[in-house]
Amino acid sequence: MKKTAYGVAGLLLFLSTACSTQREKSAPKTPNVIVILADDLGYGDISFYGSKTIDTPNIDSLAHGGVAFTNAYASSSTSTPSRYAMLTGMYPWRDDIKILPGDAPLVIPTNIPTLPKKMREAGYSTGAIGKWHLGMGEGKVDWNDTIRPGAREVGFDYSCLIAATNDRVPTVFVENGGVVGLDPEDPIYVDYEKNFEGEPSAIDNPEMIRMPFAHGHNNAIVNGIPRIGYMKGGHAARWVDEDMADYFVDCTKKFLQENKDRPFFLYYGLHEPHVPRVPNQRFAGLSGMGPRGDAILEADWCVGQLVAELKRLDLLDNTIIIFTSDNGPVLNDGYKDMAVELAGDHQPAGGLRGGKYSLYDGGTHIPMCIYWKGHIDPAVSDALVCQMDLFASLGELAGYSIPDSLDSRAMLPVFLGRSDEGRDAIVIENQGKLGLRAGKYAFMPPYAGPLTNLTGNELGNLDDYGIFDLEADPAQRHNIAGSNPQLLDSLKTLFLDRTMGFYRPFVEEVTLK
Ligand code: NG6
Ligand code: CA
Repeated sequence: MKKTAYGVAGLLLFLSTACSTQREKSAPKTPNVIVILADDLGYGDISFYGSKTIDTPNIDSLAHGGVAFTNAYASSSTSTPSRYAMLTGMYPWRDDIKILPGDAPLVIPTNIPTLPKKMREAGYSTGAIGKWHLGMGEGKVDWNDTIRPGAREVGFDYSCLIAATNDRVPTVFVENGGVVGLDPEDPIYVDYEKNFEGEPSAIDNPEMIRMPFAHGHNNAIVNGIPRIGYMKGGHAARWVDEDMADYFVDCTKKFLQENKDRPFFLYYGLHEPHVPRVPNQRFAGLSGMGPRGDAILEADWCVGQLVAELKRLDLLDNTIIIFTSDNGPVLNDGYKDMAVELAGDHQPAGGLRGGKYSLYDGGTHIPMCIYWKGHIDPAVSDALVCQMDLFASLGELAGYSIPDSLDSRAMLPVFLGRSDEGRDAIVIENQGKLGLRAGKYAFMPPYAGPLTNLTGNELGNLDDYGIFDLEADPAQRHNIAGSNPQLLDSLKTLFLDRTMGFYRPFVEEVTLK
């Protein structure tokens, strides 16, 4: 890996000296930080990582111009726990964090340190735009009132969000705790148990659906698309899926414009390519892979728009852009949208085994690159890193203190491509089931449960211990546990040490809404 002439300490010294003597002049300032978090985008879903079947030039140019990680991990193979880990710097399984329904209360306690709170303390203006999926409110949410606690209470000055996922009700945008465009004469009601009288549902009114469901997703119909959960009212506020990307791009541009004169931290949760995949008409048919491929092109376009706006505002040199994904890929996640049929040679997980919902590597091994124009020498890094480590690492940049209790590890030089000394190991998780990545090895303890779920993705429930050498065997075809008893012993010990009594061998499968 290439290295720059000055270390981080030098950089900070340089920044602080520069800040005190040149405060009146324009630069250099504490860099802005943007985290772009795609939803269910796999390691093989962007062309930078070798996909010849899809073209993602905007994401690729961040990867080419920055540090691109080949061993980056989300903590979890689903969204809520993965986002929780990134924002709290804590392993999500400590607090039993799993996929949330669309009307769940906020899962991040408001009295704990979070990445955005720390950035705010360090003088950053903080914003969260796009997918949230960390809950809102305290219990039964009244969507017609101000919804508290939420993003603000965990550290974001500004927020414009979808409460959960794009397949869950309520299908509305929530800006700073209030539903956008809500007509008080047409209040919103949400129920995850039963439908409202007189409201159609996908299961009873299939003739009203334009994208059929494959499993689940048979409750409310909004914009011709079946969803999880029931909803009534709020018609003027309902989103149009085709316009969601444009809406959030506009929000991010506005946020950048409003904060261009002070340091800012922006969390931008892309909704692509999570189901339902309904990209704008501009992208329809462009990928040749149906809506999933088109949605990835749309996500790439969003990244391009953000970078162009940073350029226009003359902020690009002073902004660190982190691009990554919350968990691995899935083709059939409950809608018949031809993702499986049209995938052709495309390998969403880039040849890794499993995907979303999996303890196999494809569940959590995700694309990640960090771009900082003029400050990072382009490099490919094979250091083992986790999104959870951004919390502690950005502290080294922004100058905030890091509580000892965090699972997050400070490794700014690694994230900036100036060191290869990543983690020795990381505990990964799928819905409460734990595994370990240590060095080049994937370690998977035995678990009860089916081999796949309805998506067809392999879950990684092994009936005995699994060890895979990811360097020699990235597709995890050869379990070497049986032939390496000493290695098995040492990885078992490390796993039990790092999971601190949280390993429960036979976790029941749960059905989630
Ligand atoms: C599952 C949904 C799936 C998706 C997932 C959450 C069904 C049958 N499946 O329960 O479609 O919404 O939850 O995805 O309802 S995530 O990326 O936000 O974790
Ligand atoms: Ca996801």
